[in-house]
Amino acid sequence: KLAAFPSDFLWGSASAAYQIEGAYDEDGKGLSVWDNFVRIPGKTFKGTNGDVAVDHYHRYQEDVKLMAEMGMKAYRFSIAWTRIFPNGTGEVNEAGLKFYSDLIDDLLANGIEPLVTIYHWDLPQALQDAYGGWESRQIIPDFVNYAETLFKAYGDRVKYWVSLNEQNIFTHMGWQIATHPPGKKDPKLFYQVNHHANLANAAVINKFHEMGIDGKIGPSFAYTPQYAIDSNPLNVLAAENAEELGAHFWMDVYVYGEYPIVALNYLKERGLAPTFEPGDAELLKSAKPDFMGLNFYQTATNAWNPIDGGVENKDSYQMNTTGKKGTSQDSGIPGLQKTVKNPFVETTNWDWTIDPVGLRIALRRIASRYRLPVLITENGLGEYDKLEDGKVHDDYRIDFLKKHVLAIKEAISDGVDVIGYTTWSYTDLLSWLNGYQKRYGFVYVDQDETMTGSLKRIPKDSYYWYKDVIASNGDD
Ligand code: BGP
Repeated sequence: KLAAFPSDFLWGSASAAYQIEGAYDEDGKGLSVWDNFVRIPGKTFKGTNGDVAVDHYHRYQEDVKLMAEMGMKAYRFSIAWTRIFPNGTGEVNEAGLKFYSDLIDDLLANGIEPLVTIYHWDLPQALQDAYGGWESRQIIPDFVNYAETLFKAYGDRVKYWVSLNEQNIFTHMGWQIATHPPGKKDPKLFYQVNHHANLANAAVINKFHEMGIDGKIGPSFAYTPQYAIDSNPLNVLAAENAEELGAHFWMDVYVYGEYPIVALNYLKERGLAPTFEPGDAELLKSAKPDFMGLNFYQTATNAWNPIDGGVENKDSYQMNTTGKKGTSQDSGIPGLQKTVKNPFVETTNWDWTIDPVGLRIALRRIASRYRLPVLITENGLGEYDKLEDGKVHDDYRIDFLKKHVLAIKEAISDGVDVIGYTTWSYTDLLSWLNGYQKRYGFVYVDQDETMTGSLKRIPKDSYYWYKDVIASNGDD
């Protein structure tokens, strides 16, 4: 018999400021690197941007009301740094502080626990211009200053904080494959930027703990568990390489304050290892997250990739941002691994594997290696949805989520301490590189690539399904 979900399990859903808010230049908000990046032709799907997004900034009360009607227990959202500090540092913008304060109060009044992400990729453009943003160590005190402002303003009401969202993704896309701002391909700089992000993350976690705030803080990591295609020892080694460089390389630093041995050795041999300054090692070691935030979407499968003549396209592989099945390209690093198709799992129209067992594996691996509670901060299905007679019959999403909820229950039965599940996403929203056609929400929003939709909110079938899941505490 499977264990029950804890009675205080945080059933919820998630979003991020740039993807929902709109109002990109209102009430004193400064511009972020994303406000800038989306204006470069060819960078986003059909030129879509978040200028209006789904207008949550003006409609947050309506959105919270629908959450309350659903019985939602927790809502994860991010704060736009540029609403609080339009230039990244300096004077606080009171209107920005007030917006999130009102949102938090509204959530609490409706019995919904606010989960706040401090950084979900929308760096102030002013900091990018001033010193290259994450490329400079100056980002560390500036990020701490911003976070401290939030802790002071909301620390009495917000109990769960996510420091950085998917550091592995924003650094990879920003400095390795150039699909996110600042759009660079510079392997050495990538590892240095990532090192600065590690330091900033550690410093913010320490600040939070020093301030004695009654709450918990941790990073959200995009963890893609790695499999081997079969038991050929070389393929198993390839999977271990992928796990070391794609997962331990981040999570070990968060928890143990040290880069893992094999990965660091690999970087040193290639002259790619980050430069440590005095105090870095101590800072990394001194901070420990209270939970691991897990963003789980899919798993990946690996095969050996020979040094000579192997697949090599780690910095420029084709991602599927069209929604046409089979248009993504496998990637690899000669001498380490290459990704291959897994014949045992289905994929979405965006070529993401659908693998609920992978979620159970992810939870167990994190619990075993890091001994931390896990908060699942993202998981969901991006698909085309069709509005028919005022309804959206997204049975495929219900099926996807149902299997993932069961996987969580199994992981809890295995002994993993899972404290919550905030699906991606609550309403439909802007997908960074896929526009408005790739939908994740429980609530349909009338918006598309013309960005002229009515923005009307319509609960999908999955909304009512999740309502029952919450009401029965996952026993449905
Ligand atoms: C994660 C991000 C989210 C969200 C999600 C879905 O990486 O944290 O912000 O976008 O992925 O991804 P996509 O929009 O590419 O389908």
